[in-house]
Amino acid sequence: MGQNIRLAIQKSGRLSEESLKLIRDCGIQVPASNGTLKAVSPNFPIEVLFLRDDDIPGYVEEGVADLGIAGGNVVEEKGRNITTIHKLGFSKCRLSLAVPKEFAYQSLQDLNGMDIATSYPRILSGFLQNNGLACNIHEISGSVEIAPGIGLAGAICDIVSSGSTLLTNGLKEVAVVYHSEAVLVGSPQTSPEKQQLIDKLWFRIKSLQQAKNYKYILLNAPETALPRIKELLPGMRSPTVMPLATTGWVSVHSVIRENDFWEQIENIRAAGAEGILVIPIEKMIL
Ligand code: PRT
Ligand code: ZN
Repeated sequence: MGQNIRLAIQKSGRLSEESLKLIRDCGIQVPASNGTLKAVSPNFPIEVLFLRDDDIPGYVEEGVADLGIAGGNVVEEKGRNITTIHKLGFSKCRLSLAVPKEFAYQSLQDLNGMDIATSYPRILSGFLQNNGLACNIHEISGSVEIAPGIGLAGAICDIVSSGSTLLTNGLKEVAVVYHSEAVLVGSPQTSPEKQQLIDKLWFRIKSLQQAKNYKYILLNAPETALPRIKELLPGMRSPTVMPLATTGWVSVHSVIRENDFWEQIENIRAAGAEGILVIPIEKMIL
C-alpha cells in the first residue's frame, strides 16, 4: 500500500462547494468534513485538507499538500514556487481597476500618480509597471470598495464578478488587470509514486471537463441526406448510422461540441434531419 496524495481545498467560501463536487464527480468519495481539517477517501488514496484559500499556495510549496485548488488570483498574488497544473473553469472572476463613477476616465494614463487601494499589491504593481504607471498602492485586506468613499484612495483594484458591489458603492470598472478562475496547483517536485496518483486524478478531471464541452446527438434522417449530415457531424471518428424500421430512413448518433451545435442546428435541419435529441455526456475519454 503506497502513500496518499494530499489535496488542499478551501474550507468554506466561494470555491469550497465546486472543489468538492469536482473530486466527487471523479468517483472519489470524500466524507463530509463536519468542521474537521482533514478527510480521508475510502476509495482513492487521497486525503483532502480543508484550509483558508490564502494559505493553500504556501502549504503546497512547503509540501504539506501535494495539490491544491485555489483562485488564480490568490496563486498569482502569493507568488509561491508552485506550478499551475490546469485551469478548472469555475469561480471565474476578474481583478479590475475601478474609480468613482463621476471620474472622467479616458485611458489608463488618467490613473497615473493616484492612490489605489487593493488586497492584490503584487499583481497590481506588475500591471502598473507593464503599463508605465507610477501609483501609490495601499494594501488593505478587505472591504476595498469603500476606500474611495472614506478618502483612503482615488481608485481601487478588486475582484469583480457581477459588478453589483462596484455599482452599490458608486464605482465603475475601468480596466481588467487579471482574469481569474479556479486552478489546480502542485508542487514542482513530486515523488514518482505520487505523480502516478496525480496523473490518475488529472485523467479523471480531464474526462469530466471534456464531457462538459460536448453533447451526444441523435437524429433521424432520410438515407439520401447522409453525406451532408456526415459533413456536419464528424463525431469522434465518424457517426454511427443505424437503419430505422421505415425503409430509406436512418438514425444517426454522434458527438458534437455544444458551441458547434448551436451554430450547426439550422444546417442539420436543412439537410433533412428530424427528431433531434441532444443528451449530456457524463465522462468522455478521448
Ligand atoms: O476564508 P477564506 O480566506 O478561505 O476565503 P475568502 O473570503 O478570502 O475568499 P472567497 O471565498 O470570498 O473567494 C475565494 C475565491 O473566489 C477568490 O479568490 C476568487 O478567486 C473567487 N471569486 C469569484 C471571488 C468572487 N468571484 C467575488 N465576487 N472572490 C471574491 N468576490 C468578491 C469581491 O471581493 C467583491 O467584494 O465579491 C465582490 C464582488 O462581487 P460582485 O458580484 O458584486 O462583482
Ligand atoms: Zn481568503
